[in-house]
Amino acid sequence: MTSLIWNKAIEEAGLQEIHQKVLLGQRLCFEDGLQLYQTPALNVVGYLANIVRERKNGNVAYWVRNQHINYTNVCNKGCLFCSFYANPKGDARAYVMSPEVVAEKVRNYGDVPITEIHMVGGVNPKLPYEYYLDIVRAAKEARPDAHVKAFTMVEVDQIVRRAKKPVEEVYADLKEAGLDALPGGGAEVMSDRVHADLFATKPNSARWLELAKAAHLSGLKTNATLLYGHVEQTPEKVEHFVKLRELQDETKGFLTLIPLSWHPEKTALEHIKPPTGVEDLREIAVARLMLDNFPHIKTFWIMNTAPVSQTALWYGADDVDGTIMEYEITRDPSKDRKQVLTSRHLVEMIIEAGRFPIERDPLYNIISTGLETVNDAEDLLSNEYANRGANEENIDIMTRDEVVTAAQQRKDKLTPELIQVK
Ligand code: V47
Repeated sequence: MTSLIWNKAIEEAGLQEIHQKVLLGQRLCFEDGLQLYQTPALNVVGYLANIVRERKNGNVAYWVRNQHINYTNVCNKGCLFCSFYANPKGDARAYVMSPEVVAEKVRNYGDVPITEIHMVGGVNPKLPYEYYLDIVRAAKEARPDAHVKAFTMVEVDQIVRRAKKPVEEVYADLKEAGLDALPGGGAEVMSDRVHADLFATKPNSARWLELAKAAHLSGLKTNATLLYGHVEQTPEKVEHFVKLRELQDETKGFLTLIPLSWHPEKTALEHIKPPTGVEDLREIAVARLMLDNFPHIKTFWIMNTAPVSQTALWYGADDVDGTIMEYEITRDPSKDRKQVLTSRHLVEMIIEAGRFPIERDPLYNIISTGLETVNDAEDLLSNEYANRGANEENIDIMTRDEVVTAAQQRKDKLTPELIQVK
């Protein structure tokens, strides 16, 4: 039963109709989405999202022992929001991991009972079709008991191009090589305007959805993301959710939506102020309310920070992602590749937030509960391995002030509107 105090707050915010729909489990419409973004009553939005969150996932918050591998930073897409990529031609930061190096990276964490290897990279035009199959095989052979979750729909688009085969056959080959699921990246904001302004050479939303649908029909589960806090406008984000839930009605193939809080550092748009924690919480909450057919909403601690992620567990999120170990797409400049939370950190963070921690695998099968199996091994190993091995010559490169990323070099391509934004 809704307490008097919440009823009053809901009424003052003018959100009674949405509240009724939430209580009855009815789908919210496009205009509801706009209202949820526009109301100043963020706590009420969070309260409503929490109703859905607890209905779907009770008091549980999921976490995963995972390892991220970014197999190449070479990318020919030139997205203005990204600092990770290196130019295909003559960029000193460029690297590609061989299948042997991928296997070595996986074996480095052999002492941690990892259940998910999350492997993504840039769109590197030089890589042949076999390379993608080989790195999946290498990861799987090095760790047969872990799920390999790899390749965003943007990479899949490139892989299909290199394969010169129908997408269904490509998914079949990838599955045979050991692919278990696909992550949610590359969806950005499903708007033709933002696509044209920030990532024009990447697949558009129709293609992203087509490839996700083909994955689902091939029996592969995937995630989806929303990249927010740059030049997008509110109706574009609501439209994004509407498109995703329409496909989900059809395929039921999405597991999780991850709102990604944009980090401007060292991108071509670094003059734009990044989203605040308050905006991060709203994105989580609106996603939870609009995506009534998505089982899970994830707060990605690397982008949202651990404290905001704890609060997000009361604003719609039921998953904090994982141990990560190493991450390059956005970096903490003081730590370079190493970005890790130990299993103990994750579990304590969830308990401190008042939720019950459950370790899951990528398909949300339960691995352990509460404080079972937690320790700090992830940190020790990440200290040892994150910054050595594959690309010695590139280590620390992002921490040096003089390094200009490929994205920063693209500033000359910016239109006055993009420079003025916010
Ligand atoms: O596709 C790029 C985004 C994505 C920046 O599926 C940036 O479980 C913020 O998709 N600031 C990759 N974001 C990450 C991703 C992901 C992460 C965690 C879990 C899962 C999952 C997926 O990162 C890219 C792009 O949308 N990105 N640059 C940036 N500067």
